[in-house]
Amino acid sequence: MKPLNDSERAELLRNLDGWTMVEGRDAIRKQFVFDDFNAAFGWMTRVALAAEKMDHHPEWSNVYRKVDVTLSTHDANGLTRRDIELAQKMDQFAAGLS
Ligand code: HBI
Repeated sequence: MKPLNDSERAELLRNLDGWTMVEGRDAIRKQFVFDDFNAAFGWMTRVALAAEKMDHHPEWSNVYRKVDVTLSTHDANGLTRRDIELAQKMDQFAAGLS
């Protein structure tokens, strides 16, 4: 998998809501905030199953109702389409929940 070029990443980032570039690293991040821990962990469970199917795994941490997510493709040493696809899934699953 090849890292995204500049125009690809500009275009794809424009289609993502609330994701930003990580300083000093070719990765994107977003903080998701849910109603409570149950909603946060339920969302994480859905994402975990989807991520496992894609063989593409998030770096994330959870405190109560917040989940901090960083996505990057380690194999490619940077951002790829897979990160964008997983980011979109996360947004879809969170829609209506957060
Ligand atoms: N998840 N986000 C992410 N990036 C990877 O490069 C990656 C992964 N999950 C599994 C995976 N790579 C495997 O292909 C190997 O690294 C084992």
